[in-house]
Amino acid sequence: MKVLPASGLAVLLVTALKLSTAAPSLFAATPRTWRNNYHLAQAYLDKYYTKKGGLHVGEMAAGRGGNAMAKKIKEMQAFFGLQVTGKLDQNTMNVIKRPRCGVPDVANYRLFPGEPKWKKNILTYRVSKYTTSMSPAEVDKAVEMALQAWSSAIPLSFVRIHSGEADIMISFETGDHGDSYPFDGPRGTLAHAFAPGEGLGGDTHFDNAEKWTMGMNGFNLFTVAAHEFGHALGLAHSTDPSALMYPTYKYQNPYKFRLPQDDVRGIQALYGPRKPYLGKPSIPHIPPHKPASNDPCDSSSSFDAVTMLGKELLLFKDRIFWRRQVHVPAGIRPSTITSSFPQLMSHVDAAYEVAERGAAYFFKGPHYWITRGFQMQGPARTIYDFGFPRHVQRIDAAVYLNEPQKTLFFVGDEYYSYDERKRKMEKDYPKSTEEEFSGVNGQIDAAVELNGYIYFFSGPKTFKYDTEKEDVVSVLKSSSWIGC
Ligand code: 01S
Ligand code: CA
Ligand code: ZN
Ligand code: ZN
Repeated sequence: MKVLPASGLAVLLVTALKLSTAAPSLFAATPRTWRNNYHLAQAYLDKYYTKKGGLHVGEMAAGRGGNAMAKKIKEMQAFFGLQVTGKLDQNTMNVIKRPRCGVPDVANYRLFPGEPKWKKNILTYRVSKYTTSMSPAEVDKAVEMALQAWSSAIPLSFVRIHSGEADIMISFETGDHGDSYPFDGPRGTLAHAFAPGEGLGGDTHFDNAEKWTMGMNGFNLFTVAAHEFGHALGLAHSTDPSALMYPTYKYQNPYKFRLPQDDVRGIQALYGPRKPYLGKPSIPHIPPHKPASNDPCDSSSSFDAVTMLGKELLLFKDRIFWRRQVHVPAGIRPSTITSSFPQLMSHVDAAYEVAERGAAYFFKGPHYWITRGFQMQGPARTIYDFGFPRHVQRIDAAVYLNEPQKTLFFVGDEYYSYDERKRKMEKDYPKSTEEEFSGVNGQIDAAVELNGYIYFFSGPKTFKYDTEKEDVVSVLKSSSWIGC
């Protein structure tokens, strides 16, 4: 396994600190110890820092063996987070003498010792302190893009919050900032991040003394943030020079960036790959119902409400909703309900849109709200406006059918039909859902109409119902809608 002791910030800095507390004078550089150290170091560096082929013959012939040694020392120092001097100083010798894993450091990605990783699929993040060298909007953008670089490879989602404690707290800090890893002013350490875990775990700090930019001057925030988030997700430094997790800064164009192979392999070793969207109608095996969990990729999980809103499909679950372009599964973005619909507070029960009217309706308990896009129109209203009997106190699902211009409201195992033209509840309802929609069974959690099909979300299953054939034509896994 590619695990080394003392790699990556969390552990690595502790080591560096411990080492630096040793008095420098203890290193008595008598010619003899120097020679011993040199041979020890040479053997060590040859073993762990020789790329295939070793030294180039030309280098040897030109008598540049010493330079090659210095280069390896530098590589090794960078790898262990030591001061990069190219010399066999005491801190460097201490590391060389320490017992270590036999895998060379020139291979590829590394995990932290113990392989810490997040045990949930939705992580929150928050920028709590901004820098003066960029606008907050630019910082937000760089952070979002840097997180996206990782979430596109693995089944994790990042949700931004604006207050309270997030899993990944992001801040710009100057000098000593209370975590015992003080920053060092311009250059040197640019940033650091803590491996996954409680408290400081996942937190990411940027040295506010640097000139942070969106472009190629100063230090590009996207580049460094993407590297730091690799640590925050559980990757230590890689020794593949083309890896994002290589310890040294190298500008990356945020708009053309693709996560290098080594980093993809590393992060997928921890979290597995992000599953491609199951777009084609297929009948996957349906797993038995498991107890509720808050992992949206849990195969048993469903949605509270699903609706189109303009060009986007919105899928609600608890405090979160996902936005996706119906035909573009790539850009699925989670968001919190409170950030977009503060009036709705937490979850919603049901939602539908009447596109021709440019209005959407959100239901929660005996109340509903109207929006135009994301713009809330007025205060909460009562669902009895629709003509529901008083014993109906909440709605499970709602779907607007474009063709008859009717909205179906699902409550328990029955449904009501509301005529949107006459704005009146139809007579002879409620009817039995199972009897009217053959093939659809179980409690309806959410429903939406897309291209002439009604998708009924029921726990882990989504029934694709053909309104012309009046039958279910396929069953999908509910979580596949959000890319699980
Ligand atoms: N942070 O993740 C780092 O790797 C630190 C050094 C640690 C010992 C804290 C750092 O600031 N490294 C510089 C850097 O540019 C060289 N890191 C970000 C990057 O993009 N490689
Ligand atoms: Ca610095
Ligand atoms: Zn810090
Ligand atoms: Zn790093």
